[in-house]
Amino acid sequence: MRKIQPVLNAILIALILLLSACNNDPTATQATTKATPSPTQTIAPASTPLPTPPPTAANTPQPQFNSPVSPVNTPDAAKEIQHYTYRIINTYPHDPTAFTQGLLPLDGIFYEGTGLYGRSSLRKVEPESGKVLQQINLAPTLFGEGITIFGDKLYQLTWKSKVGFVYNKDSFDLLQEFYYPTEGWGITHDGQKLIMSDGSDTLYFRDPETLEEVGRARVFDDKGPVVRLNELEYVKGEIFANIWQTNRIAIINPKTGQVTGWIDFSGILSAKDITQPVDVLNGIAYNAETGQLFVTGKLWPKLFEVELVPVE
Ligand SMILES: [Ca+2]
Repeated sequence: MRKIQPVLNAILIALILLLSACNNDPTATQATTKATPSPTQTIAPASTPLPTPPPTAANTPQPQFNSPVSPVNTPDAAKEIQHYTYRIINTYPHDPTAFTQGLLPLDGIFYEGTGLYGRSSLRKVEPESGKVLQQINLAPTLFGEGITIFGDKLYQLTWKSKVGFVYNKDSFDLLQEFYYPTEGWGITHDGQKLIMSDGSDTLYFRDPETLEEVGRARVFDDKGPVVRLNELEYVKGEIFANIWQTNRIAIINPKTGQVTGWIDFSGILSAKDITQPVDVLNGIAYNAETGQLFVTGKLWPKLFEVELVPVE
């Protein structure tokens, strides 16, 4: 099976390219509808706090891999994708001037990276008040992107400058710069490797010490490649990826790149909360110790603790 994997991958990519021509995902163009309350929000039953993908999603060999001439895999793949809506557990204030690009909880606070030229920063934020406890600003020529903390080091990407920064997570002292050939969008880690996105359908794995690339995964669902992967968060063995300019988060199997679930956060920021221009959903934070999941958005006045609710 291993020896024929490259051939099968090539076939799979060809199939994906073919299928992508038919991708008319309507939600991709509905970023402006986020102020509309989700009709499913109020009727969603309380449920388990985090997704449990079907146990067969990652382990069952895909039929198309063994049958390269038959593109009949779509219905099977669709069956394996679990859809979720959400329930709000808690609401916290969020700095409405923070163009959120990276968010993570650690030791009772949020670390947040923000973007925009001249306004990019790295912060520690008190969750209950939204108060900024510590902040450094990036040079005005840099557009800050995702952040992650691995050990005592905090990594921050920039959008188009192809440079990232490594800081001491406590002091924010700059330890080193590193360089990558793509744009920088989101970053997280799986406990061993850094995982980066660049706005395409590719996730890049990097060694946290050498920062060398050590692998890639192409992300796809039943409709084809899933592009515009933005903010990332590693959650219980899977990668959550915010899809830029949508209210959707993909749940991705890191080994295969296959999307095993979709979460729709439409309506989470209600119309009455939008008292100034806001941008899109962005910022996913998961506390592995408590199991809490948080989301916010760029320039959003609120940050939400949420629970995922499976859609039947
Ligand atoms: Ca994050």
